[in-house]
Amino acid sequence: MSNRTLRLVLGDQLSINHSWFKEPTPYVDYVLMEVHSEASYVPHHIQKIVAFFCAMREFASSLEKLGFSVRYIKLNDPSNRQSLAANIESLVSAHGYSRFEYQQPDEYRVSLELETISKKVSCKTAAVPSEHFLTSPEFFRSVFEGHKRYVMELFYRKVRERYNLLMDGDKPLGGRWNFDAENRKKLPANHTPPRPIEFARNVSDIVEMLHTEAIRSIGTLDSSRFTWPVTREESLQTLDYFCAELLPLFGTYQDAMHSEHRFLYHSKLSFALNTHLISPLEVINAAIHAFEHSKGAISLAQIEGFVRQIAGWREFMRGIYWTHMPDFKKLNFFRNTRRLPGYFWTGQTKMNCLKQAITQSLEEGYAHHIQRLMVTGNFALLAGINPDEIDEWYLGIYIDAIEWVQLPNTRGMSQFADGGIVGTKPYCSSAQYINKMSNYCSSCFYNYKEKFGDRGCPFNTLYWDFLMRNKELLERNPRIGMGYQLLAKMPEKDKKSIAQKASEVLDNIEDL
Ligand code: FAD
Ligand code: DLZ
Ligand code: SF4
Repeated sequence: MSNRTLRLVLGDQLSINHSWFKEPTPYVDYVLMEVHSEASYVPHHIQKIVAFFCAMREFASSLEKLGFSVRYIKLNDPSNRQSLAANIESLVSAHGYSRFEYQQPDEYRVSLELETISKKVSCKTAAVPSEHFLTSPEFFRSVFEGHKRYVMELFYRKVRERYNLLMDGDKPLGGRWNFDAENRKKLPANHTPPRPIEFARNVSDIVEMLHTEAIRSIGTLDSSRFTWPVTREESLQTLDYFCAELLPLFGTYQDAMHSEHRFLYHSKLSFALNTHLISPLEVINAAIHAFEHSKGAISLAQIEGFVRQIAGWREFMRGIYWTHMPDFKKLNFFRNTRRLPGYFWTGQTKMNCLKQAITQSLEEGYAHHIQRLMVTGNFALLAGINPDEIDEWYLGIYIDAIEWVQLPNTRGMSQFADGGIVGTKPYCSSAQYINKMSNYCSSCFYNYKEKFGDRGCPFNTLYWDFLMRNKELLERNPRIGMGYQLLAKMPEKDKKSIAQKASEVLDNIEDL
């Protein structure tokens, strides 16, 4: 046996600032591998697979340039055994490594796989922290010790205090922790947000390889012009662009939706963050620096809204995931069983909001938070779709979808399939909310003001039917009491008509 060490770098562990990469160490080899098992655990968006492979290849080549010894296994390499575990086993036995090390994965499934292979290989093994996140699952659990339920706001305040983010001594800057109420504006007519930042990379070789290797994928891409940031430099440019051009109105329009403007004031940083190309602390610090030097052009409400997404929601979701896996993945509070309609894979529906959000997702691998929550997620919840199918869709379609963050957002926040672990109430609404926050309803086949008739908006009928169907489970939830108060006043015959229309809508769900 040699005295060499093999270190695994996963596709979402591309941090050059990890202590592994302080300087090249003799007798240490790093391995990155493109494998069928990771490219196929759900049908991924073609742009997601391309983004991961590009980012991994770029990272390997920058390590090599810095003098590190790197093994890079391409998907079509004849020696590739096409799973992380099988390749590690082969490498250890073929090269006689005396030690195998990996960074603790973000995802439960991969963590189990690496624990299993570590027991199997004939050498010493060690898992080290990935050094990416602001908080650990232990910190998350300590915040909520003795509490009946998780509340994001409490956790977020602890993170702000711990890292001294937007603080004035031991008080929040501006005297308030949360400026959410100022952040809910519709995009005004004739308002054009800055152009989204784009890169232009030719990825034809990867696309061709995926085709030859028969990797199933969804969505589209222009292989001569791949636009997402996949290197650290591109990620930093995306961050700079965000701070200079988008942050001044980020909070104001973060909930707005518009058919002509797909990215609005959103940062497009989620892929770079989730692959560790860039760290949450450097993103937050850069944004706070821009705020402090903006001479008032960036208000506290904008920066607070942004910091909350990363220091609050992102870390909170991770804490939920690692505290509740593997059970979380099986939760189905409403016992929903309906299949996801075909138009989730094509965008071909008369419901304009869904058409816009799905078409955009298929073309970009991206939809922003409110499109995911209040359009696709809301519809799936109201229609009673099986959460397994919904998870598979979200995990596949978005460029930033990795299970630790996708699952608590989808099954938890959006579908309430966890019965209230993530959120206090289901995020459901009728057409009223979609019309308030978007321009979708004005050119829709359906009428957002109507429940009945051929043109009645399906969201309206399904919203009331959802409340009636799930009365037993939801009636006592104080946060949705309002809906039930209105239902209590509704004449029985109206309720009957709604139930009848909703059952027609659901029977014909593929034709909406
Ligand atoms: P911005 O709007 O610019 O926000 C800045 C950053 O804040 C994001 O890059 C992200 O890192 C973080 N952030 C914001 N909201 C959340 C949140 N709820 N949870 C975690 N981080 C957040 N995000 C993912 O990264 N991967 C997913 O698979 C994912 N699935 C989602 C599924 C549903 C149903 C919902 C409602 C949200 C999901 N999100 C997911 C959160 C959010 O939609 C994306 O992080 C965001 O749209 C990414 O775009 P952006 O970088 O332009 O974000
Ligand atoms: C998403 C993805 C894809 C498509 N392909 C690979 C791959 O071939 N090799 C790899 O190491 N990682 C890949 N990833 C990311 C992983 O699926 C997974 O999300 C993380 O490695 C675990 O947190
Ligand atoms: Fe969506 Fe209904 Fe508005 Fe059409 S009318 S865009 S289906 S909410």
